[in-house]
Amino acid sequence: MRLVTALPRILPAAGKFKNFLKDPRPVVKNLTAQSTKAPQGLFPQRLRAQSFPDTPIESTHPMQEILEDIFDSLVDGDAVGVQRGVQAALAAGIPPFDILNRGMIDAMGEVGALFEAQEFFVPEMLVAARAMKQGIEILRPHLTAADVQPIATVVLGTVRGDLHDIGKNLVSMMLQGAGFAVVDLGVDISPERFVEAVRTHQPQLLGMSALLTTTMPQMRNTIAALEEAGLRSNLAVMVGGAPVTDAFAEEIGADIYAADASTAARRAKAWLGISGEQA
Ligand code: B12
Repeated sequence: MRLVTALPRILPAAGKFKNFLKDPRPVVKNLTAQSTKAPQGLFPQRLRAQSFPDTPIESTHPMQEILEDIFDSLVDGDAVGVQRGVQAALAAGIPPFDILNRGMIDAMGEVGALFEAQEFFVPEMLVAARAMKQGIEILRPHLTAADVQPIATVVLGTVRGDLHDIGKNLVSMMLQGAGFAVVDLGVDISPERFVEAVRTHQPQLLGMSALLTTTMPQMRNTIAALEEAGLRSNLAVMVGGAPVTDAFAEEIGADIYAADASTAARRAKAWLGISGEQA
């Protein structure tokens, strides 16, 4: 049975979808058991080449193998495999950012590509997302700094209509690692809720994430709502997410755009005049 045709049956109501979001594995397991598809996720050659371009590490090197294992486990949605891989990678001395970027973020890109090719469906994306989150939990202490006096406050959220939060959570971690206090509002945040949070927390920066082309306009709406509330002038607005570009950021009047979480943290600091980089 194709998963896409099964979805309307397994997600008949919003309440059920919520449970499914919490723990999709039983449903997915049940469905994939009936699927005629071949198993996925053995580090496709296409991404192998992209992910390890001109790598100084030989292809048979154990570090390379560990990263490939993480990639494969993530695409397979195998959370235990991802956690084990991340632990092995840390123990082998692979820098946390390499584990994140080359093992995990690239794997999510592959999941997206498989979804586009209709080889993966929402349940597989969900299971991969859960595996990613569990791997990130192990990396978290290596990516964030503990007990530092906050240099500024950032209010952060994923815009209305959008449930993607992995990238936003990474941005939150990197900002915390760079010394910011982060008020994370979560996902599906309306312009009104952003405005309310800015009024309450009086942050120096507001960060918005969008992963869908259909939710990107919410960033513009939020900026308009901030202007209307008279809260825009003392606030730097930072935007990001896979479909967001520098040009889009400029078009909607955002102050900072960053394509990834560590650049986000660097540019946020630069905006405050704490480091040399141009925002
Ligand atoms: C995992 C995933 C899901 C999971 C999300 C789980 C979760 N808790 O996040 C689930 C299954 C829920 C999901 C659902 C859907 N998804 Co989805 N999803 C993905 C997937 C595979 C990975 C996203 C991800 O986590 N990437 C890894 C993170 C680390 O990267 P990132 O989010 O881009 O973040 C980085 C940067 O963008 C940046 N960044 C992010 N936010 C911010 C914020 C700021 C302020 C800054 C400065 C920087 C920044 O820094 C981050 C770290 O470096 C993508 C494919 C892809 N390639 O993006 C599709 C994708 C985004 N999804 C897609 C679609 C279509 C959907 C659905 C509509 C599917 C459906 N038919 O129901 C729904 C929409 C649900 C909703 N209303 O939001 C499409 C979007 C297409 C489009 N052009 O709009 C994609 C691109 C897949 C595809 N190739 O078609 N999805």
